[in-house]
Amino acid sequence: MTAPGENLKINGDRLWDSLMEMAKIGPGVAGGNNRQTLTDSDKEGRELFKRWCDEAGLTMGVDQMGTMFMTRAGTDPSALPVYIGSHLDTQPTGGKYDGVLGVLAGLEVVRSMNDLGIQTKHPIVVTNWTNEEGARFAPAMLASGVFAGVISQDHAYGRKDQDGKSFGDELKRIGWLGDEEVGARKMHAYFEYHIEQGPILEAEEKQIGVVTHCQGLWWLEFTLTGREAHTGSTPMNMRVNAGLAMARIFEMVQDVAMGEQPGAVGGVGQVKFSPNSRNVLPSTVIFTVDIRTPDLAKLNRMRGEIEKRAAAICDEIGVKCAVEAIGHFDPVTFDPTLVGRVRAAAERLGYSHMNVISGAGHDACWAAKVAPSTMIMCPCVGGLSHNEAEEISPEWAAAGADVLLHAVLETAEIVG
Ligand code: HGY
Ligand code: MN
Ligand code: MN
Repeated sequence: MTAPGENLKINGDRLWDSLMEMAKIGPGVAGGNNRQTLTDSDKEGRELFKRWCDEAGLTMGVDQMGTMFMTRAGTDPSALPVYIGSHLDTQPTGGKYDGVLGVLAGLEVVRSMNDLGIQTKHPIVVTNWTNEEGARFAPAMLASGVFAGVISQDHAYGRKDQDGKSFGDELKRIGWLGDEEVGARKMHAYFEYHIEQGPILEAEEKQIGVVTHCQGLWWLEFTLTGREAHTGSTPMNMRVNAGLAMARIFEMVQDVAMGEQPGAVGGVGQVKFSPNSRNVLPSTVIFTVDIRTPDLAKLNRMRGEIEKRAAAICDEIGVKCAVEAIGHFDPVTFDPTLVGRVRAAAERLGYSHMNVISGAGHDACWAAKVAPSTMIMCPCVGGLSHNEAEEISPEWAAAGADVLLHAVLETAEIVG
């Protein structure tokens, strides 16, 4: 396996131009993006990505979860491909780079290979996973989870958004229901390049994150049932107040996470009050608690503590409490050989680097269940992500893509 020469680099301007072009699709309201999965803007973004892949000479396969696989042939058709993937879908108030950088850097690797006339033994497949964010249809990393065999396709098809639309119907509606069996593809290796979405690389002034692990996660969906009543005329001692129980549970989640420092997080991003009227105490309150930590025992201890204390809070107020785990993955250890190639590539290219554990979840977490996988990260300004103000520099974007090029070429084996 020969490593590429240290001067082998991608075209940073072309990568940046593609990022800015994609960012025009599904614009947000504050300079970022709202290109949620299986919406018309997701459809538009897919079409632009396909056009670019056609121009780069790639052939497309689409599976029954709508994931796009764009192949550059290798010299040995029997050799399993090296996959480079991430996601084009965004949060409702997402940034321009979360996921998109990894997909378009994969395209840039292929474009650069074309420019340089590089052939590899193993094919290269650039991948756009459907519904990585889990914002519209929970859980996150849905398509890669079905691909890895940890989520059933039926369960995925049945997931509903806040308007009651199902994943399966929406996939058909935008015309991206593919014919490939999900998970039938076998991978030689999987690489994902992503912004850090945290403050460490910028604070440590490192250009490259060598991602050794990813923290584990539980998404616990709570449904609290109180009694609808007038907020004005109902005496305090007669209330069955699901909103009050929710508030106490939020405070308790904060308390559990702070009690497990360092290296644990817990919080809530989404709440649904019904009937959600200013002067009606809610009948139901639905929210998802998101807890994460790199330590599996700690993760499960936090889950147990939160569910136990939430039940006690609801008992005290007289509110019914139901909990469903709607998302989960154990902490992930990435493939040491691939991690080593990422580190060696950063060193060969002269880029500062450090080991990092990914705070956010990624499709690589599920890919790691079925193939040797790893990630590369670049810094992001102020560690900010899942915010329209998410920002990186063209230099950061290019450096990580150079490392991706080198690690992928070493793994796919250059042939002449
Ligand atoms: O939730 C996550 O970590 C990812 O952004 N889907
Ligand atoms: Mn992402
Ligand atoms: Mn994200």
